[in-house]
Amino acid sequence: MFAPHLSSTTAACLVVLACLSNPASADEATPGGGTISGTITYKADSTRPWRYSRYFIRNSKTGELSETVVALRNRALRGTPRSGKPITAEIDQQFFQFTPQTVAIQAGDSIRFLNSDATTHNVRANSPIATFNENMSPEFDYTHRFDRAGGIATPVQLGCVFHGGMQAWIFVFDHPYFAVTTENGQYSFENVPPGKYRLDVYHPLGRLRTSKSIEVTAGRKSVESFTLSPSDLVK
Ligand SMILES: [Cu+2]
Repeated sequence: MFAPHLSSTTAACLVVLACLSNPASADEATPGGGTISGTITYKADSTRPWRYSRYFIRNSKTGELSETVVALRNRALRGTPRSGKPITAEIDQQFFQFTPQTVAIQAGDSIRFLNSDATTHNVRANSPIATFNENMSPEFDYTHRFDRAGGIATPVQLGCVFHGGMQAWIFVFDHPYFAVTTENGQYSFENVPPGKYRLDVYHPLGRLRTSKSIEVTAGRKSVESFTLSPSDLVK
């Protein structure tokens, strides 16, 4: 499973460690801030079918939803530095699809675009925060650094000029408190400064969106899970 953001990988490791009766490791991650984690699930409605279920939900009974962007919002977070070095995430073009289709990064991070198909693709973006248009012959790769943030409201929408059905979204944040849910629908933020925030949840391809207000307390772990349904479809 591709993990576009280092903290979600770290978070997954911490969850595993905690399950292996080593809670000290998880506690050490929250010296002054709080931890927020949760699971995003989708609850189907037979009268309003959602066509993306089969792509993003592995278990239709439990409904854990992958490739959902979860992020904190609060003006005070603006410009919060990253904990490590800038990363380069990857988006491949394979079987005439961008893979993954949803990536979240912090301003200053890069995306390396790849082409694993035997045909020529293209990566094109025309957004207030990034503009590029590169033809991608087989095995060609192209790296773009994203210096401007658009948050959850203004993602970079990616297309291929040769294949109109190819779509992907790149979310660029100006702070490190964001994640894209794993195949198990999970996300986690650590070392969150105490305060009040909006917690935004958005599945761009499926056009599902919700949010809630939360308060983060120092040293405390809170679980914020969401169940999305057709009622959350963006009109
Ligand atoms: Cu293409």
